[in-house]
Amino acid sequence: MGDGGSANDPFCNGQRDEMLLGKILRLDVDANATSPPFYGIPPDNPFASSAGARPEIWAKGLRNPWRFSFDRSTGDLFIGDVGQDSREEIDFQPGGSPGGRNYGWKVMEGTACGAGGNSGCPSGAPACNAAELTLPILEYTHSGGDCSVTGGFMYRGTNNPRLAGTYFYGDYCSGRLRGATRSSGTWTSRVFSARAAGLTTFGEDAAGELYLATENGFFAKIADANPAAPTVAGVSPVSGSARGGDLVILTGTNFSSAATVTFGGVPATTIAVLDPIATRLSVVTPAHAVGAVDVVVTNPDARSSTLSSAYSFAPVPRVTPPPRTTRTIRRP
Ligand SMILES: [Ca+2]
Repeated sequence: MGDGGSANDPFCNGQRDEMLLGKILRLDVDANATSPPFYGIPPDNPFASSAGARPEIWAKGLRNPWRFSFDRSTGDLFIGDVGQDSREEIDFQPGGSPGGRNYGWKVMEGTACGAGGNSGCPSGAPACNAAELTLPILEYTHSGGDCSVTGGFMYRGTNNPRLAGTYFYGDYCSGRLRGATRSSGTWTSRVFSARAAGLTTFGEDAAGELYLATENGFFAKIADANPAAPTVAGVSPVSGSARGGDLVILTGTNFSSAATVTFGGVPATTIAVLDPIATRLSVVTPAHAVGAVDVVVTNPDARSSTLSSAYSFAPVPRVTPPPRTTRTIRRP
């Protein structure tokens, strides 16, 4: 929920545990489904049993959270929090960690001290840069037309291997799209060339592919405009039955679950990327004549990679029949 408005959160709602404003709430929507308040309080909510605090609160110190999402792989929580006059930010909570984080507003706007200081705040509210505040993982200033962040999603789809592990977000005012990746705990963000003016939301489908939409009704699916070609470096195991049906793991780069994989020109089945960085692909071999064959991976954009004579189809073992026994029948 937003902080209730007016500049610099004059009542310091974001830091008041007795207020729902300026918070993210966590509700059990299956409880009290037919009677007020039409939700329940999860018992492990951080303020579930704190006197003078609203038990619905999960996180505090937010100004105007505009879209939050969970990383479908890790459970990490990403929150786009719209700033006031200077900073737009993405806040973060690692999957599995307890709630109760204080993301700083209004004593801080991003990593800067808030223009309103602590005026109106309850006694005990943290000061700027207090250790108990959780600073954003990403922020940007109001330059070049940026003015209001739109939180998005971590990309966990398989159609765009180069985008694996990229958190997509953007700006409503400029239409800029940004993508952030984490390396050794440090987040780095880049600006994509495509823009979507009036960007209001992102979406994720069942396969983890991402979409965006604008207030003008523009709707688009996010895809890599110049995807990298796959490379196949290894196949394991390197042989199997000519009857097919064997599970084989390909190692390499830039794999896609939408790829076509052939063994000696015959398509394999049950193709799946096994890791977030798209370096392992599992397939089930087709039936094929005995012999060594090339393994070819072709991504949806038609770029391909061939590993020559990488796999051998072995004869189907014959079951040896038991030896005949001779019976002699004697007439009496
Ligand atoms: Ca903040």
